[in-house]
Amino acid sequence: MPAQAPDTLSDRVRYADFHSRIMTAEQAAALVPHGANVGMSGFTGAGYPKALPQAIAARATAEHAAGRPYRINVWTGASTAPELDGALAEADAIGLRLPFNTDPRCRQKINAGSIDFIDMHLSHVAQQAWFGFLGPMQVAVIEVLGVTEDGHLIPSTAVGNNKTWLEIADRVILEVNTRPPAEMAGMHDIYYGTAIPPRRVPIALTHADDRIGQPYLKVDPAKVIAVVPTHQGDRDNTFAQPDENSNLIAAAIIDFLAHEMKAGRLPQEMLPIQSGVGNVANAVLAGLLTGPFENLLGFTEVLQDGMLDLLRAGKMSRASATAISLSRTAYEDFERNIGFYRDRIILRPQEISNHPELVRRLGVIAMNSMIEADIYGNINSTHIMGSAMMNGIGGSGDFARNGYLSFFVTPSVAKGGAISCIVPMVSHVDHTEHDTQIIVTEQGLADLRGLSPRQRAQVIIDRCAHPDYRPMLQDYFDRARAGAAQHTPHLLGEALSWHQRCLETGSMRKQP
Ligand code: 0RQ
Repeated sequence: MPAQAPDTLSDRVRYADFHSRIMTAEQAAALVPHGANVGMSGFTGAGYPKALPQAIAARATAEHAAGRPYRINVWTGASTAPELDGALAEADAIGLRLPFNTDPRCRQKINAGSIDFIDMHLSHVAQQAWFGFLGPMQVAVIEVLGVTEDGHLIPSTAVGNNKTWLEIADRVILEVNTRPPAEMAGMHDIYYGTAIPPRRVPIALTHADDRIGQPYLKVDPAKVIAVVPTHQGDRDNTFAQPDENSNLIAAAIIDFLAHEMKAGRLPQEMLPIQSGVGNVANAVLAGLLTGPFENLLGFTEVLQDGMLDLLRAGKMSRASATAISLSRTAYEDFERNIGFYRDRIILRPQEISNHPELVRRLGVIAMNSMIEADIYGNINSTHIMGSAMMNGIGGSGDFARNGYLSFFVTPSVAKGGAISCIVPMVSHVDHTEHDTQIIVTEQGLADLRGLSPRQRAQVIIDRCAHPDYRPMLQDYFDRARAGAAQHTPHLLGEALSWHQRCLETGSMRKQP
């Protein structure tokens, strides 16, 4: 913790005109009308508004008790926290949600059909809002760390879509959070060069750590209708320690990268790394701590504990992301050493952190988790048994399709072995066989580059399937190969029978 006293609101809101607009969250919630499209800050449990959503939820509950309708449509950067998605879902205050959610209460209502959910590539959200495809935005609710003398906004622990929400919203409510350190000012790089086709120009970012924008967000002061003070940290983004499977997957990836370096297909400092969120991602990053790589660069969307460790150890020189999503312990280290990290972390809008043009140009190494893969390499990242939404595609597609190397990882089985994560045909497709290069499970690594569909199937069955399911997959593939069309052999009447069996019996295993 910093030794000095925490900043007061007047230290943080230095733009005098805003002082008369300071109010409570309850007063500000009264300014958000029923039916509004509301853009909120927040990305992977970081930088989300802490007070307004709960006040809006309380208002919704009161309106419903009085027999009046009250629902808003919530657009964010990515996932938020119980104080936002959880509180609003609980109060039946969400009509439509986009583009990503991890909150269990919100997920339950999405799958029950009472919340409409639009699952989008995270890099697409800002541009689709600009194009007008999503409709108008009545209100933006944005967490910031402060307001400068000239009315610029100091961004918080996530940038996400905040630049776009501030630009397109009719009205803006600011939550000024005095909890994160003011010394974060300067970490952010807000690019104001995006435009709608045909006026688009190339984005002049050629290294992962280039700065191409300005450290502050702009807002038209006339649009700001409320300034709400808060003093609260982000949710604790602690993951369990990597288990044996995660360590095996991580070891296979590190081995593969070292092999690619020896083969001359990767430089010593590698190429910029994107890693998804979770145990496997943290285990891979931990593996890089002791691996033969130096001067690594991160070009990712979420900076989690593993990347902070690499920065601290000097293995990674800089990291670019759109959000900092840390465990309590890592966050305390971040706060204590803010000067060190401010020079090494760049936070950008998500349409830049995840931009396909930049991911392709930089040659990013993409590593993402999945729910299931099929024998030809199609990937399902989002749906359980074809119909139930888990979280969303997030940024995985932005990186997977455009990366220099693209890994998809999963344990080979789920639910204690009742489900095989390698199946004849995926029950939902997020990433096609054309986007998948390398699949890794704790059983092994399948390098699919340069292979035809039939070659891919054999490698995936041999290297990635769990031994309990390998003979069943081989049997399916062999029988499919006896059919007429041989490019991507399938038995269509059987292709999804494993999922059907699981729905009926609770297991993909054949019943005796
Ligand atoms: O269920 O929680 O009930 O036990 O799915 O699975 O193995 O804990 O893996 O937490 O890494 O999540 C793809 C969902 C993986 C995630 C996904 C069940 C399993 C468990 C979670 P329980 P694990 P993870 C960067 C990139 C899309 C977004 C993305 C994700 C639960 O990584 O949302 O990549 N990815 N973003 O038991 C049925 C299967 C299953 C299964 C696992 N085949 N069938 N259930 N489970 N496999 C981040 C952002 O974009 C912000």
